[in-house]
Amino acid sequence: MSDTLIDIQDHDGIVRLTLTRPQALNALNSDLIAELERVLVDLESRSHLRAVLITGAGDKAFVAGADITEMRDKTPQQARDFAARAQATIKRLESLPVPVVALVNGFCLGGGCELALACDWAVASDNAVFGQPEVQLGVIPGFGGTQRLPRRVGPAMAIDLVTTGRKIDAAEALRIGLVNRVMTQSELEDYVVELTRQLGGNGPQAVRSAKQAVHEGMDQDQDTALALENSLFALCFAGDEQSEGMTAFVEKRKPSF
Ligand code: CO8
Repeated sequence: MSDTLIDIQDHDGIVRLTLTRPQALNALNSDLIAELERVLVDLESRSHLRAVLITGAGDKAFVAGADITEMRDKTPQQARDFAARAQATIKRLESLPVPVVALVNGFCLGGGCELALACDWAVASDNAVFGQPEVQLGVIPGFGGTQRLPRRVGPAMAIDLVTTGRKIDAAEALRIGLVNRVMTQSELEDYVVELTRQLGGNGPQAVRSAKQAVHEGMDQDQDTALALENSLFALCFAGDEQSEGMTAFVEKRKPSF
């Protein structure tokens, strides 16, 4: 299997993944999904992982969707298997115990939008274009979009986007809460690098627990979710981070996690 579809850079545990199929606007084919899965398995085993930044090669697209050319001739069983593998891989990305930031530098459509939805943060260039255009191809989102989109932007807007397939610009994506920030292309890179550095500097166990509380809690009733939060909050006091964080505050210095 080729290992050139994803460029990986690691600076002190801040890992940047660049999906690199610019000739197809970084469309997700089975080789790219398989490679992403392999990369994520490797990241899961890294003890010094602090944050992940994911982006697409070039200045035209983050990811323009699943690869339509490859999908076109699939049987129902092949489509099910492909989408299941992509769903599992994207779930793996979402479940990383560190903040994951999508740097959305252009088209973010279909499976690309679904990939961005699995990230904790999405920061977009002001020329980015978002959408779930699958119905225009005779299919529905298959990489988790029907589930993560309503959780991110609410059911009414999710129904709007998945039934019309319309594309929205970065300003609308920001307004509906699909992305966290919009920047000019010249500002984007520096902003995201600084953001991942800041996120990576927070207490790793606290960040892991914060993600777990939000993700697991969203799928539970409120009383169960509050009990989960309470358990995870208590757990913070069992490690070194809480003591260091609070002692640093009292001593008027930066904590060292
Ligand atoms: N798949 C394969 N190739 C693509 C894709 C894609 N999703 N998007 C772009 N490309 C290719 C083009 O075919 C073109 O290749 P070539 O130069 O060989 O002709 C190259 O990238 C550049 O694209 P364009 O020339 O089209 O560039 P434009 O600037 O004119 O247009 C667009 C850019 C608007 C992004 C346009 O390329 C487009 O509409 N792309 C498709 C967007 C789309 O519909 N995405 C959703 C795909 S479906 C999906 O993601 C479903 C997920 C669930 C799947 C379940 C699996 C079974």
